[in-house]
Amino acid sequence: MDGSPVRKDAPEDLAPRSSTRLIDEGAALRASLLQELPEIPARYLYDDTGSELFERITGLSVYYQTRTEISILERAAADIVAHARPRHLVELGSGAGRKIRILLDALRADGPSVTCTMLDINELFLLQSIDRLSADYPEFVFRGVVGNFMTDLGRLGPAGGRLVVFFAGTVGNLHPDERRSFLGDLAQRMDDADALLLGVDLVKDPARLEAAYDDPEGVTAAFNLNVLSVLNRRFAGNFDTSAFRHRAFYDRKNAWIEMRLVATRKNEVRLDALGLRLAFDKGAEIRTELSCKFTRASLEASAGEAGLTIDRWYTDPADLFALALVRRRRS
Ligand code: AVJ
Repeated sequence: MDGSPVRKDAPEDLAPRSSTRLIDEGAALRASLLQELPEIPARYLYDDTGSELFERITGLSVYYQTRTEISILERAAADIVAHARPRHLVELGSGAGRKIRILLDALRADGPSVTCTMLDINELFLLQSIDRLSADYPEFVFRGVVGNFMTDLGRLGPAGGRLVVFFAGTVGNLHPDERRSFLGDLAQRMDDADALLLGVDLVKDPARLEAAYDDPEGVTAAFNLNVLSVLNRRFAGNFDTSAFRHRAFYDRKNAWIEMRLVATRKNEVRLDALGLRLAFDKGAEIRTELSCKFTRASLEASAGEAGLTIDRWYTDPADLFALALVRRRRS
């Protein structure tokens, strides 16, 4: 790796999370677990096991999103690079870093040398993907940030000539109010020369959507149940995963998929680090993820609330998924 800056610039924020931040996090989790419909924020799904399971989900036949987004990106990459002309690439929730390669190949073919900042909540995945990318693209400079795209946008470097990419439909995992503040925060940090590339899953036949979140192989069920083990480990809990089952359904009114865990028998849970005791009757539910689905109009409306607008729209022939190149609305 000599010459590549990566090893010298280990991902920032390796410093342990401040105690205040841990207390706030604990308090936020406590509050969401005490809601009428108890909820576990989706970011807890992505520990090492969860990130591995998600990688497996992306290869499932029912989970069309990943391969469809890749096929759109392969066809649109040159046009995106020509339109955005980025000097800095910033990827939010970079995961295994597969898709960014398609943009890097297009930039390698026709673009200026760029810096590439990868942000992910999972440090191990981040380090691994940066190592691989630096080896395969030595002409580009890579930087890693361990963080959360809801709270760490301020650490993504200066505005001007940035293409911020948010793939996989992950923007859909935000509650509409969270999405509003996220897009608003991002828009504040963008200038007219910046662009945002958003991958969004499109509204479609509910049966197809529900199948994508409840695969017969049981990988999504394992991905969902794993969050209980994450809470046990992080917050000294005693969730018994065998007392819960996976459920996924499409809410037409809100145009989102919900993942939930359903208690299969009456059970009690302690989370000692939160000073919490929870009692679940048989059939009681915990919400673990939302996955909002969009149309071009609903995304334009959401972007518009943040002073953004869709500049380019790329879909697959079956309109399963889309990539939207979004910019600040000219005043
Ligand atoms: C890629 C994170 C957006 O919501 O489709 C996959 C996560 N959850 N199966 C999605 C997920 C269940 C996925 N995201």
